[in-house]
Amino acid sequence: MRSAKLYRYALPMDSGVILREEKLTVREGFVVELREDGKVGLGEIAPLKGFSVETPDEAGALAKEQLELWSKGQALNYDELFPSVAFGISMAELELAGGLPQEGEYNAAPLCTGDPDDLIPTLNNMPGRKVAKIKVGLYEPIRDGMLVNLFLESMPDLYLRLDANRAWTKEKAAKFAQYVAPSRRSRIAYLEEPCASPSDSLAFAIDTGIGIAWDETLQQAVRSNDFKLEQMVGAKAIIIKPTIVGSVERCKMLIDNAKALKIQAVVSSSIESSLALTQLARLSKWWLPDEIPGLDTVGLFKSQLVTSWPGCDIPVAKLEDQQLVWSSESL
Ligand code: OSB
Ligand code: MG
Repeated sequence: MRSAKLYRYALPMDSGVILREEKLTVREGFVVELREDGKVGLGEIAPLKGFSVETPDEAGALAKEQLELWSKGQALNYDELFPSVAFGISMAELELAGGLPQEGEYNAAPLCTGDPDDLIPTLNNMPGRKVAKIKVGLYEPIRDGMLVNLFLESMPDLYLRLDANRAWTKEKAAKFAQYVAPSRRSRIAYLEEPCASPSDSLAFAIDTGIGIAWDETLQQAVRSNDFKLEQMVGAKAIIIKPTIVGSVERCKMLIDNAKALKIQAVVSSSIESSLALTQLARLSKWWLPDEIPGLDTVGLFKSQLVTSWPGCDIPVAKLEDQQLVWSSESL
């Protein structure tokens, strides 16, 4: 016998979380609970405004419909669903089947959105390879370039992931690079989406020797039915945001594809709650055991959900305290 439930959550965010120029004060989403033969699997459906095409209401409505089919024993066709719904339900199915290994990679690259000096103690305490992520493109490119150069100069074992979120013109990107000494550029592990246009980003990589990564460009491309990773060469890395990409199987195919093309793949957060975030840490450890995922976003929340991120002392909300919006028992 199968049974399923859908809960809706709304978690308060830390003040000052800004996403695409909008303040994110509450993160909304759904938790899927699947049960069969005394076992349980959870998944999270949390479309992200400005990144996902579907709204939470649309995702919730589709989830109810699909969970009804699942409860009746049907197999779901994930390729036809909104990515966030496909990710959440497929993850719950994977957990239910005992297919997701327990061990996770919780050494996420620390994310610096504010004062870069705050990074220093975290980096000094980091075991193994020091990798941090800095958002650039928010201020003057010259300032960003000088800052990155200074970080690399003062910590010779530091590698940086940078993310410009398409903020720069060709000229601004060149200004940035001008202030980073050529001998230090190889310790920029990659720079995500330097320019507004992908072709400018590719030219930037060739001109400066700074490797780039596709994030927005990849999330956009995977929406098309004839998507082929082969057409996106020229980048050193791809950033995989499962909530935007889709089912667990789809993410796995993308990673296998990247491996075959010798492109670095990095599992990354779409600001899911600690429930999905810890599952992403487990997926990353399982599929990409040598890679540090981009999952340092639990600190943006005032509350965790169901599962605590290891070492995080933010309070954890219980599943029972969330709003039950659908249950197969009421069918
Ligand atoms: O710009 O990569 C982004 C999170 C939500 C939406 C967009 C982005 C992010 C992150 C996640 O930066 C953290 C990471 O990738 O390390
Ligand atoms: Mg990015």
